[in-house]
Parts: sequence; structure tokens; C-alpha cells
Amino acid sequence: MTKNDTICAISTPPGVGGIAVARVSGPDARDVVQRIWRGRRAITSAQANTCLVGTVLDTCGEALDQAVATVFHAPHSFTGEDVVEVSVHGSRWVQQELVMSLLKAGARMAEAGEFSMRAFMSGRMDLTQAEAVADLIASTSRATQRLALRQMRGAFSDKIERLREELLELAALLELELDFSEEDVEFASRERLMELTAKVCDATARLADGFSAGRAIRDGVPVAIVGATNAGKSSILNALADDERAIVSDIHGTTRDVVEDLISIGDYTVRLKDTAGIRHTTDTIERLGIERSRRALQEAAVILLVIDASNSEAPVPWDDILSAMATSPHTRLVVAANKSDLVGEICNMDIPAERAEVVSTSALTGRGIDELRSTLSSAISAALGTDADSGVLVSNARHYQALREASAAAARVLEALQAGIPGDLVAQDLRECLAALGSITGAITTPEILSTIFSRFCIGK
Ligand SMILES: Nc1nc2c(ncn2[C@@H]2O[C@H](COP(=O)(O)OP(=O)(O)OP(=O)(O)O)[C@@H](O)[C@H]2O)c(=O)[nH]1
Ligand SMILES: [Mg+2]
Repeated sequence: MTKNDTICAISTPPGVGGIAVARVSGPDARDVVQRIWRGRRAITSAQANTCLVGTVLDTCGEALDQAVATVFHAPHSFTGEDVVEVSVHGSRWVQQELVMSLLKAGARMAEAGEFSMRAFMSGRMDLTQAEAVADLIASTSRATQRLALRQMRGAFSDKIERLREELLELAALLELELDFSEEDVEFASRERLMELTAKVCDATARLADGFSAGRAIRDGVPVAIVGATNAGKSSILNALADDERAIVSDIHGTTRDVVEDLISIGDYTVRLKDTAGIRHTTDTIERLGIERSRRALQEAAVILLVIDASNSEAPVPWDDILSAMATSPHTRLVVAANKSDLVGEICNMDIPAERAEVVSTSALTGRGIDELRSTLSSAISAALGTDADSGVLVSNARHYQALREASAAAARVLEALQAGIPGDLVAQDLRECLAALGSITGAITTPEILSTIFSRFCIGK
């Protein structure tokens, strides 16, 4: 995948569309396209960043379609190579013939992620930025799009590279000491080294801590709807999803299993889980369902408790809620005082939990559902800490793993320095810390790592 030949692929999604775009990248990109091109101006003599109108030819040399070619010159293109993007009408047949024609003209079919891989190899972007392009393409909400865009612009890699460069300088001095080991000299100031390692340890740990929020944004923020049986949980799910997702009935214990739906709330994609009402029961299946309710409760970033406000006798599973909130200190509680149509506005409800908000709702009439939506949106921001910190948020498991490794290695360096352990023993951990940091941006990498990352991309990316 590191060859320097000319590759091509359709970069628009498979299927029929208004237009489709074939990307051609490599040293012969312009010559290849010229071989299948008829137009007033030649692709080969086109200036950088210009568009040409013409006709593309099929494999038999006959006119295939009218086309627009956009010409980029190295190094000012996505891949850093010469690139021509050919836009044609998006018929499946035209797309297929266009690719065949480009192959016949001397291009090779691109492998999955090969355009992005070339962008990385030519230094147009680092690994985190290439990964962010894939994330941006996969984004499903404003929150995921922002996360990806920020990473694509390099905020995360800048942070990592700055730490690495500072540490690299001291590591070099430490390695130098090893060359003079007989003479017992210290080039690297221990104080400065300790200070810097503490900083790296702290910064990487903090970034890694943000992963659960980053992952939640990426995969959907877990929100669990819980409460007593018959409170209207499934009705609330249906109202928020604007769809008859879950079965609703006045029989207590209707929902047995967790019913999950991905919905949009504010800037977020939310993984909304309707659960079995929590109550004492001898029914084996219902009991298993209630176990799942408890698990959903433990995993939730926001707990949506539904209370039947028309029935003050209805039990509320406070024990389960309070214990879930005690174990995860960022979890927020939103209480929907439901069936408000039967009792009017609900004020002054006694909530024994902190980090909680009450909204009066009626799943039946729809009253209060918009307010519930916006209350959930703020609760999610608060639970993820995304309102306070608009900085870098890690959402990629590979970055998380590397940050954990860097932080652990930095902690070992710090410990060793504090204990006055000789430089050669410290140097090994320092090298590991640097390697972990370097693997994030791709400053240090192996062909295996690269092919694992880029082969997950699709062809044309
Ligand atoms: N009047 C009124 N009835 C409601 C409201 N929300 C739900 N209901 C009714 O309450 C009953 C129970 O609703 P569900 O949504 O099935 O309640 P649940 O909490 O999911 O119940 P389980 O699955 O058994 O735990 C149904 O008859 C609903 O039509 C509401 O806002 N007002
Ligand atoms: Mg239900």
C-alpha cells in the first residue's frame, strides 16, 4: 500500500446518484485521465485547482458521458500527489465503465483507505487527522461532527506532539548520560525531568478520562428510562422517538426486555433504553428483565425516571437509582412526572437525589415532551462534561489505549526519579512513554499499525 503508482476509485457512495466522482491520484493522474478525455482543453496542460468540461470515453473509446474534471497539482491535494477528480452522472453503468476505462488507461484500483493512507504518507495529515476524516464521514449528529472536525483540524495531535517534543529533548539528554555512565554526570536536570513527566502523566490521564464521554458521543449516549410498572416508560420512549417502538398497555409488567432506540436529542445521538418496571415479582422472566433494567441503570449517563404522578401510591425504585448515582458521580437524573393530564401541573416534588431535574409530562397528550427533550439535552451535556470543556475529547479506542500506556509509563518514570533510581533504568520507561505518544499521531509507526487503521476505511476514502 505504499507504492508510488497511480490509483483510482469511485469516492461517492455505491448506487445511483445525481453525480458520481472518481478520484485518480498518483504521478500519472493527469496522463491517465487525458487518455480517456475529449475536450477543448487538455487535462495534461490544466493549471492547478481548475475545472475542465469535456467528454469521458468508455473502454471501446466511445463517448460515455459529459464530465467535469477537477485538477490538483502535487503537493496541494488531499493525497499530496497529482489528483484528478472526474465527476460524471451517477448511473451505476457509467460509474462502472468509467473505472474500467481508467484502469485500461493505466491506473490501478485503489485499496480500502489508500487515498487517506497516501495523505498520511506524504505528510498532508497525521494519523489522528486521517482517522478524523473517517469519523467525520461517519458522523450522525452535531456532537460527533464537531468532535471529528476538531480532531481533523489537529487540536488533539498538536497537544500530543507538544508533550512528546518536550519529553524527547530530555530523553536525549538522559540517553547521552548513558554514554558517559562511568563518569557519573547528569545532563538531564532531574527536577525538570520530574516536572515534565508529572505533566505528561497528568495530561495523558486526563485525556484518557475523557474517553467514556467521547465514546458515548460517538456510539450514542446511554439514557435509561426506569421506574415502576405502568408509569408510562414505554409511552415516553415512543413519544421521544416519535414512533410506536415499544408495546404500551395498562397491564403492569408489559415490558420484559430492554427496548433500545437510537434517537436525536439536541446535539446528541442518544441510545434510549426502555426497561422493565422495577417491582417485586415471582415471575422468572420478569425478574430477568428487571435485572437488565438494573444493568441499564448502572450504564446510563442520564437516568430518565418516569413517575405516575396521578398515583401517589406507586412505588419508585429510589434504592436502585441512588446506588447507580453513587457509583458514577457524573450520572444525571431527569424525572418525568408523567400522566400530568390526569392531575394538572406538578410542582414541588420531593426528589431525594442531587443532580436532578423534574419535568411535568403527558405521554398521552404530548404536553411537556419538548421540555423533556431539552432538559435531557442539558443533562447529557452536564453528564459528559461537554459544556464546560470545549477542548479535545478522545473518542477513538486506539488513542485511548496509547494514552493509558503513555500515562502508566510516565508514572513509572516519575516513581523511579523520586526514588533516585539510576538513569539507565529510567530511560527504558521514558522510551515506552515516547513510543506510546508517537503511535497516536503516527510519528512512530509500523506497516502493521497503518494497514490495520486504513483497511477499516472503505474504497475511495
Ligand atoms: N392518562 C395518561 N395515561 C398514560 C400516560 N402515559 C402512559 N399512559 C398509560 O399508562 C399505561 C401504561 O403505559 P406504559 O407506557 O405501557 O407503561 P410502562 O411504564 O412502560 O409499564 P411497564 O412496561 O409495565 O413497566 C398505558 O395504558 C398508557 O396508555 C399519560 O401521560 N397520561
Ligand atoms: Mg413498558
